[in-house]
Amino acid sequence: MRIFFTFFAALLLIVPVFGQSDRQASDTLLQHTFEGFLDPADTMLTAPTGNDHHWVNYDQDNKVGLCVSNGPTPKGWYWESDLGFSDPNMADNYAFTSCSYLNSGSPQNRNWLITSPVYIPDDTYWLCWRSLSYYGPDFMDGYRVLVSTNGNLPAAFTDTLFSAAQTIDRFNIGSLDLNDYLFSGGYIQANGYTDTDYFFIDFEGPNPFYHGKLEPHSVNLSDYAGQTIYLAFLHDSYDDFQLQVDDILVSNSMVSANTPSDFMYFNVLPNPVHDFAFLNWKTPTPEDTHLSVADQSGKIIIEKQFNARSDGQFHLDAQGFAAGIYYCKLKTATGQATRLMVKI
Ligand SMILES: [Ca+2]
Ligand SMILES: [Ca+2]
Repeated sequence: MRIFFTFFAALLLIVPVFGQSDRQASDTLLQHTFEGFLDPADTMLTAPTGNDHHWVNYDQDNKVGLCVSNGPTPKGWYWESDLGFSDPNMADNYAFTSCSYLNSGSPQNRNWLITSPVYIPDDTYWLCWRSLSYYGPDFMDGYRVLVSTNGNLPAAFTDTLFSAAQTIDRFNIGSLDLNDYLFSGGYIQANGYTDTDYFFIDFEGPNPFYHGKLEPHSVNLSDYAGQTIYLAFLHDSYDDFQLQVDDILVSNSMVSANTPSDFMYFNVLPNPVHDFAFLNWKTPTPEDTHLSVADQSGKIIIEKQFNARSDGQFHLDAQGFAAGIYYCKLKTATGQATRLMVKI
């Protein structure tokens, strides 16, 4: 309900501001930040029945986990403070969590987090989320983001939007050298443990390990324009440790017609922004990219340098921003692009 009112308020604000220059207002279709006073697991169904209208937290393996030291780990997804800190008790964020370190002879974990159905009106929509694999590279948790256009039973999720790699085998236990491991295919946390924004070396374990931090991801949903879909986060890692997901969002971008050719896209999602926004962009070739966010007076609030990658992602915490208009600007050696962002 809060999302509805926020969206309505956003429309009221945005029409006079952007009515002339932008094609359309942005529209958030789905959002879950795993915040609030209620355990999100208590508001979800525990198994899909085919065409449900609620989120589903489905424990398909039905095996007890060993991830929580002072009691049994819930079998499905569970509510936990943000594990991307050396002391999670210091985190002021919560995320949805899943354990693949299971009792009963390390069976295959299969924990499904399935969204409510969402109708994708046109080709401007994106799915954004953050995730962390807690313990790399020894016990790196992989997962898949799947889509169904035909209901919410597991067999219907035939399309894969994203795969994160898991650790398959280790040839030198406790090593921090990725060459000492065999991984499944897919994305490795922090761009293969090279991006220090999304991991740190933790010395609190039996061996030092790569401690993951929540990292933003996004995928385009244009293939599903005009269809009703379900999205699923399937934690199917075998005998690893803990995975978290947070800030699941389906929204579109108020894209002006002026994206320069140096950028294939540059989105601010959602826009207007309430607490958090995902910024994503793509350049035709990998380039060093400089991001700045400035207020209306030109004062720079956030500045960040990204090393050569063609796919850029940034999760913007706007909770401390005053309401108003901001300018998000990307610069490379060959060009620049700017997006207006409205904070409400
Ligand atoms: Ca389970
Ligand atoms: Ca959260």
